[in-house]
Amino acid sequence: MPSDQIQWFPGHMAKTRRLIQENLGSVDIVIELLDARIPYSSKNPEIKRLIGAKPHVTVLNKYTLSDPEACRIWRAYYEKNGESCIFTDCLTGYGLDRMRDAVNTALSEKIKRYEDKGMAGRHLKAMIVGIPNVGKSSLINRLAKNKSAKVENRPGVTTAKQWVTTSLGIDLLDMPGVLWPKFDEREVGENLSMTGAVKDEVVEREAVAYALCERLKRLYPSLLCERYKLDPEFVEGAEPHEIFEAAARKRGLLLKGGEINRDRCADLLLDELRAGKIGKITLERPKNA
Ligand SMILES: Nc1nc2c(ncn2[C@@H]2O[C@H](COP(=O)(O)OP(=O)(O)OP(=O)(O)O)[C@@H](O)[C@H]2O)c(=O)[nH]1
Ligand SMILES: [Mg+2]
Repeated sequence: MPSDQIQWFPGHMAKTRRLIQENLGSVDIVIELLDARIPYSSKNPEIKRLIGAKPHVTVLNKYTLSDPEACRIWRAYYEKNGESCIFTDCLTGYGLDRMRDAVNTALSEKIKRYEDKGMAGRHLKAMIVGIPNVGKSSLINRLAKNKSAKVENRPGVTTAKQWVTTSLGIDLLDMPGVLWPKFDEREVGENLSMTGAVKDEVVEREAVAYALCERLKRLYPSLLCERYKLDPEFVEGAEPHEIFEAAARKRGLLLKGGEINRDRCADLLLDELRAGKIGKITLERPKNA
């Protein structure tokens, strides 16, 4: 589908939405996992309504794929709005040692009540929610006593809820990834597709790759030029589809007769972004920082 009409809300996501609400009563806190490369687009606008007054912590995952300078800007933005957040990476383990403190801080009153009742050290229970492919199961596996949550690099791997005991003294409830029925802004659908939260099969990959060229030109022109051996002056004056075509030519992605192999070029750009090969990239900044 064209990039201004991207949507992916299959029946199992509507079910997950219900699963979140049904299980709220049995957890102390909700841990919302965002993608540090797209902190705005990966924040499900429905979560607030779904979890109501339940304590909540925000964890921005995939830190090592994202731009540290942009992460600093996002952290300051969260703090300015009176919210705390932590950055983690499930492949390297970065930031995971701060999870317990973040949960304790968010639950300080409840923990105090448990202590007053002589129930200090009681296991806390947390539900992990977030968009598909953001690393919920990976986070749980990093923290679990026994690896047990299935992880794959495609959205929609976890299909049912699953409890896991962790070394933090917190029991974690893994949830399937959930999006929302309609992305109000075109950029949000594009960002979720670029980073792999929306299933590749439901989007026009070429249009998404053009959007990526636009972001890279605007935010990381030198990384773009370096990776695809493009002339900075050319990039400055080029439209996204022209950048796409130039990258295809540089990589020799041509069909017989010299036409550009558009499918292969779209795959290349998106795969290289996801693998971190273009560089450490954050695709958006706070809107009113
Ligand atoms: N670089 C990097 N990759 C990560 C990180 N966390 C997870 N991944 C990768 O992202 C992909 C998805 O991870 P999962 O843990 O299956 O994601 P999920 O949120 O459980 O996905 P669903 O169950 O489909 O909703 C896998 O290829 C992971 O190896 C991270 O912090 N950094
Ligand atoms: Mg999962």
